[in-house]
Amino acid sequence: MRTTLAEASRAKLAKQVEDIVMSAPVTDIHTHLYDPAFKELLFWGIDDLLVYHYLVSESFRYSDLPYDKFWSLSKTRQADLIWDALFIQHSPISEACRGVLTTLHAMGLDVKKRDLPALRRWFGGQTVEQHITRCMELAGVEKIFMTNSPFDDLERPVWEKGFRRDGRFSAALRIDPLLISWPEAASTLARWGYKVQGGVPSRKTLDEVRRFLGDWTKLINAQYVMASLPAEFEFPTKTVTTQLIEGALLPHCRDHGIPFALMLGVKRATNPQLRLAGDGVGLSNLAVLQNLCARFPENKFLTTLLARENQHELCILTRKFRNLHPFGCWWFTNVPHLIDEITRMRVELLGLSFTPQHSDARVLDQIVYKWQHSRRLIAQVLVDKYSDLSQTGWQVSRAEIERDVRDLFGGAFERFCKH
Ligand code: RAT
Ligand code: ZN
Repeated sequence: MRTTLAEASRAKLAKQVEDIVMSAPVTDIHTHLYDPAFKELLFWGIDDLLVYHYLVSESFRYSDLPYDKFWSLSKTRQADLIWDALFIQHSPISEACRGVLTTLHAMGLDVKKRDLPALRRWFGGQTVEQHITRCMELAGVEKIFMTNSPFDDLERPVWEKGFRRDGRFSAALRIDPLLISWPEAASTLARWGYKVQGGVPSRKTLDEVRRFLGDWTKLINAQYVMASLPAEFEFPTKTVTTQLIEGALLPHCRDHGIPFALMLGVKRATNPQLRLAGDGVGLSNLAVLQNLCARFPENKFLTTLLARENQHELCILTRKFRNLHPFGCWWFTNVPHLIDEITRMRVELLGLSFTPQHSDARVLDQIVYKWQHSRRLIAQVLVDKYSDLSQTGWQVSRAEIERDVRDLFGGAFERFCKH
């Protein structure tokens, strides 16, 4: 069959775009990874890959084991069961399973042998320092944003003691308890020496919450403040949460010129027996974002939404508010057909003024597959869009493609944070 001129030039364009997208450095703006100074808080290796909560919930689809029994097992034993259920007894075609294999394959390991002990031996021979560098290189990730919670009893003392920062890891201040469980958070802050009182916050309490946010923003050099809020979250309301947001959080963000990131749409503990794997999804009321953006034009809002059905409305809202920046295909939307759909929709409605993906990695090695899979999908969207342009006679240069991809992979985010 003869290739037409149009087909040949599309193939050339496709190759160029794919090369650029597959190799462009990425800033991963939301993960659950840690600077190596946090030692065992940074998860990596085959067993941590296998006990990832996405895989835990999938493995229970095939298991009769009582939940308590599973949780009482060692990590290695849990990993054995998950490997057997999801990789040996069935083909590992779900996105989370495929991810494990993409990662192992990229590391040069032979997955077809199905040899878990051999995989364990290989990981046992790696050091964490080498492994961070290897994973970041394979993923093409140059900067990793952590999720840093002062309310985490394992993490807090490391910050308080102080350590030499690894320049590849940036901090994001995570404050869920402050907004969703105020009475407990208030007594915690009081214990730490902030003069706050539970109940309806007084001016003094709000100022002290601001002092707390200021201290931690400075201590960890936070680039944004973040919270995951339940699907039923509303703003504004006559609640303490609204008062805390209006009276402490947003003034704090304005003072420091940093965004507030809202992750909306989780239904915590849909099945509590699954622990971390037991959360679900619900539709969010995006009036929350509209109200925040309209009433606080001096604040910047980053957002990612869990429900597929909320994604179109978010794009439209983003067209209306330049202080709103959508990011990532979060958690249950981080699967190929939804990444493709959501990224296409965003590009068609927003051009390049958003951040298409973050990894949400909880295990270092996961950045390899999450970025490899997403890059392929993002490249495909761009090939289609640039090809559509070429139908009009508009041709994009290599430098222009590189510029666009830089924006998608961290440039637009950095600009949004700075301005
Ligand atoms: O994607 C996940 O791993 C979730 O468990 C959550 O961590 C979510 O990303 C969050 O940050 O709350
Ligand atoms: Zn997360």
